[in-house]
Amino acid sequence: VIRQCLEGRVSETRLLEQAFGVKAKEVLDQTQAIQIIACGTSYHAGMVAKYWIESLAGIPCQVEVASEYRYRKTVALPNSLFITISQSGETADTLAALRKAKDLGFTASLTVCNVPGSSLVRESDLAIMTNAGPEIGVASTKAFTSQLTALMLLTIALGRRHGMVDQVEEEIIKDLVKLPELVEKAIALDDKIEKMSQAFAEKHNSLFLGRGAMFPIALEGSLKLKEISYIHAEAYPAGELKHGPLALVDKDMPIVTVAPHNDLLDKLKSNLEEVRARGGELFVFADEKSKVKDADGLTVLNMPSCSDLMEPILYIIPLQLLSYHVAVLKGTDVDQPRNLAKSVTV
Ligand code: F1P
Repeated sequence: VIRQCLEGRVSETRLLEQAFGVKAKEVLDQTQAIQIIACGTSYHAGMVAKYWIESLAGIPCQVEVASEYRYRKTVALPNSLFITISQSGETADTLAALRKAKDLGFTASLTVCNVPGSSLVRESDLAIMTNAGPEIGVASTKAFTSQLTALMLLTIALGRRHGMVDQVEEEIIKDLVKLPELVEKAIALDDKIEKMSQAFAEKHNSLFLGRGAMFPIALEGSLKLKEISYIHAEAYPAGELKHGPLALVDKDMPIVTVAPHNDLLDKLKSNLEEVRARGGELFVFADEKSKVKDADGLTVLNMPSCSDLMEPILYIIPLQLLSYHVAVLKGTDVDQPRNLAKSVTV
């Protein structure tokens, strides 16, 4: 879609509407509120989307895990769109949540899904297919980045109807087009990340920090480490450290931080100082403009610079690589982690 847009054939949001058909246009026109439901990695994609939808489209957006939503009494706001996100399209909790939502009076349902013909695609009014190809491993990786890209396109389609100016839309599309090149640069950090993984393989605990839309990325990074290397990993919005988790910090606790240059960086930097003062070993993914420097107990991994909105899509790549290298060092099965199934259908 982005390529066609670059070639100037058609604006990408119009393409999105064409792909959806008339029904989509009506639904997007009416949408005044959004409820996103998903599980695991897909839930983290939904958390990022909330930041985007609320800041760019000004539409209130709630996000909840399907395993909780499906069992509680809840209400739909008027003119609200129910969105599910799922790699497999068969996750039992997400499907149950969609079926429940049908009785609650949402205007329509939309799924962001990777598998054509799956239950979620068949039972939703609208679908955005992520077309990421089959995922071999249990832990979602490319599905996540594709979900985020699809959700960004959806945000643009919604934003247009809520006053987003053409210039913003054009800039986002330019940024999306640059992404593959930026991702290549992030992947080029592989050797450094492999070296960094040695600091994790012998440890039992780890912490991941981020702020704003990078908090869900910290969550997703910690989930990947748990899933494939079986190391206890917690993620916190860095401003919460002082409300409890700081007590955990010592030299045996490696701490990963995603610190691109954005509005929240100064606050994040002071959180990092709190950690360093307590002997925590920090690994900070940051770009040149972040101006974070190597120091005692602090290693910087230099990421390419990108616009604020693209940061979540770019910064998950090194965290996925980190989990991979830690798992390889520990000798765990990267593709088939113990106790997990690719598709949780019960
Ligand atoms: C959700 C999920 C995945 C996770 C694992 C178990 O699946 O939690 O995020 O990596 O595969 O299921 P889905 O609804 O996105 O298919």
